[in-house]
Formats: sequence, C-alpha cells, structure tokens
Amino acid sequence: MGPVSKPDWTSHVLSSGLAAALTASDDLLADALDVLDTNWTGSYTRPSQQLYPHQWSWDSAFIAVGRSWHDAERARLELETLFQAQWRTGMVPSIAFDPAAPAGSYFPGPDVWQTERSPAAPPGHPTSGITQPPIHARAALEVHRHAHPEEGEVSLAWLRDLYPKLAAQHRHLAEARNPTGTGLAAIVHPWESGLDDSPAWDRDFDRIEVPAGAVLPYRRHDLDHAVPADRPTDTDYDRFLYLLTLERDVAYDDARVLAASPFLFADPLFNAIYLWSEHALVEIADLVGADPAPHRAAALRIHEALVLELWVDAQRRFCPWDLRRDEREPEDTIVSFAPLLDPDLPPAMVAAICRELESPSFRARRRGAHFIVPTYDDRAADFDVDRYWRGPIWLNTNWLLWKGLRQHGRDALAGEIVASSLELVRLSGFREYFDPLDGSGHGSEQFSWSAALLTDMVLTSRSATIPGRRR
Ligand code: 2M8
Repeated sequence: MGPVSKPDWTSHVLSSGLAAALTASDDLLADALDVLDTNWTGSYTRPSQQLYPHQWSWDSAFIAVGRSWHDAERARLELETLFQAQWRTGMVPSIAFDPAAPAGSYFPGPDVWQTERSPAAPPGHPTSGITQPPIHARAALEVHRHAHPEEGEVSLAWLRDLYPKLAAQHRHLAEARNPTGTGLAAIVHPWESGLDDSPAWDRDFDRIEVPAGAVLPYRRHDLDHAVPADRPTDTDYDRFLYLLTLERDVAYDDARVLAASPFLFADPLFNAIYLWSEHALVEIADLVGADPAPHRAAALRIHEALVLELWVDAQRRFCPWDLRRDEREPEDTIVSFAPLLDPDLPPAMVAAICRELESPSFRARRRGAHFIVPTYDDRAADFDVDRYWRGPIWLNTNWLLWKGLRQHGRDALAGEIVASSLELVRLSGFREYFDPLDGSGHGSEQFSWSAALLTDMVLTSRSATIPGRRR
C-alpha cells in the first residue's frame, strides 16, 4: 500500500508561478524568524504574546517543525519542555502553564483547571486536564530530518529519549480514549480538537444545557486582546467551561470522563493526525532501534476504522462521529479533508476530497479575490469570515492539507495552498487567521505557528527545486 501516485513536487514548483513567489519570499522568512524569536521564552515558544501566554501542545509541535530549519537546538528543546508536562497516563496536556506568565493573563488558568486533583498529573507542572491532536511524533520526525549531518548523533539521541514518551502518548489514546473499541480516539471537549468553535460540533454542542450555577461567574481575558466578532460567543464559552467543570469533578479520570462528558466525538482531523503520527512512530522506532511492529499494527487499525466508521458514502466525505447521539455530522468543514494525511487512503476518497476542495464551497470567489482553504463551506448559511474556525483560513490546516495533498501526488492543488498562504502573509502579516474573501488578518498578531509553518512550506518547496536535495 502507499500513495496513489508518486509525488512530483519538484517539477510542479519549477513549472508554476510558485517558483517566483518562493524566491521572492526571503523578507518573509526573516520576519517569520523574528516572530519565533520574539515569542521564545528560553525553553518554549508562546503562540502569541498576549492572547496565549503559555505553552500549547500542538502549537509547540508546529513551531518545532518550522523552527528546526534555523535552530535545531531550540526546536528540540521546545518538544522536551512540552513533554515535561506529560501526564502519568501518557496524556500530553493541551496547555502547560508557565508560572512566569503574568497571573491571570489567560482564562481558564491553573486555578480553574485544578489538575492537582488528579494523581496522574505531573507534580509541579500546572496544566490543563485535556489533550490536543497528537501531531508530536510527526513533528519530532521532521525536526530530526532537518538536522544538519554533523548534528546527526545529537539529534538521534534526542529522538531516542523522546520515543518512549511519544509511544506513551499514543498508548494513552489507544487504551484510554477508545470507547468504541474501533481504534479511533475520542475527544471529550471541543478544545481537544484544536478547532474549538468549528460548526462540526454544533449539533451536539448547541444542545448542551448549562445548569444554573454549574459554572461560577468568570471574566474572559481573550476579549481584552481580540474583537468579540472573531472569538467564540459567551454562550459557547459557558459550555466550554461547563464541560471543563464536569471533567474536573471526576478528577480527569479517563474512564469517568468518557462516561460523564456530554461531548464525545471521533473526529476525522484528530484521528488522521493520530494515524499520520503513528506512521511517524514506525520510522522513529526503526531509527532508534525499537520494534516498529506495534506501530504498524496500530496504524492499520486506525486506518481501517477511519475508512469504515467516518467515511459517509451519502455525503461523499469523512464526517465527525458524535458518539453520544451516534450520528455522523454532515456539516462540510475542513476536518473532512484531513484523512489525506493517511498514506493508504483509497484513491476514490482522495479524488472525492479533491473535488470538494476545488468546488465553490471551498473556493469562494464572491468578491473577486479568493484565498484558500477556508475552514467551512462558503455556501453554508452560517459561514462566517470573521469567527474563529467558522470560515477563516488558518495556516496550520493549510499546512496539513498541503502535506496530505503532496503525499497523494496532488501537487498543483498543494502548490496553490502554498501560494495562497504566502499571499495572505504578505498582505496581512503573521496573523492567527485570515478572512478568505479579502485576506484581512484576525486574532493575534505575530502568531507563532503561522510563522513556523509558512517557513516550512517555503523552505521545503525551495529545497525540492535544488537537484540532489533529500526533500
Ligand atoms: C485556540 O484555543 C485556545 C484554547 O485551547 C483558546 O481559544 O483560548 C485554538 O485555536 C487552538 O487550536 C490553539 O492551540 C490555541 C493556541 O494557539 O488557541
């Protein structure tokens, strides 16, 4: 099994306008490095200075990939720091709180999460009590691949040290987050998806009634740094907090959380990343002299479950599975495309995803200009160019799709994603997210993963054009 056709990225880059865009992007690369250096704390990189003043799990993985082109040492330290906050269960928390950040600078902070209630929480490391998409093994492999030959031994030793922690992270998902027994990992909070406010969860999330008094009065700090129209609504925040409270009440014990949470999903994006990282673990195990066989078996299990359980023929796409209501959600969002990360995705499914990506739903041309890839169907009645994960473009989802498309030999579309990402940054800077119609920037400025992932897209694409280069 393998990709449907052999990627030919080099000839695509050379023959398209992308080559010109890439050679003209030195200024942007310098700015990207400035963003990463500004947000560097000495042991990890903040997603942004004000809105996100702690270490976020999948942000750090994305950041390490981009950073490793310039500074392998910091890239390695980024992931090491994150894994110091790993739970005894193997869970990598979504947030590792930084005691050096100003008190009260982020809500909900450690006083709300109270993870010390759990015997599995790492002593001395205040964290959140939930996880995020497990992109870390893939990131670690990329960081290692970017190491200079003379750093090879150091990098391999680092990988050897990290491997058992990465394996434990995957074991936790396989054992403690597998309520269906299919091998798909379940998420218990929209924050675990990374796409917190996506319409993908609306049908379940909108039904969650927050009992009076269940959530103590609180003040949102995000609205000090971002406009309300860009962020989740207050009603959604109440629900986010209510779910947190339920999880805290059972001391973040996985079995009890699975039983108690009104939010329980098998998400195509989370699981596609899980699968892609499991394949990375196969390679890492080989590199460090461990047994890759269990990772191969796990990858096969996740692949089969993804295709069997989340592909909905009637919709011709992958749909999130609401495990509480036992429904596949039909909303046409970007999570449906992430299975491109599966190297063994059947060609008919690859073709269906590409058709959808090329359709007016994801190529809005309403105001002349258009940028790709919006996070939600442009034709949906509640498509929103401003609001968090409900339409705008994010560079991390662009990066994931670019990786997936290249893996399946869809180089023209992959190249358009790079070109569009470059254009967005040129127009609006390294913003957290972008309006797909006019390219204006939203959310944080100087956002770390935008800087890191643009760097990776540009430098990977450039090095593909240099004969003899490995990538
Ligand atoms: C956003 O999520 C946090 C909660 O974890 C928030 O809104 O406060 C999401 O975009 C998430 O994917 C991201 O990791 C985080 C930090 O960039 O911000």
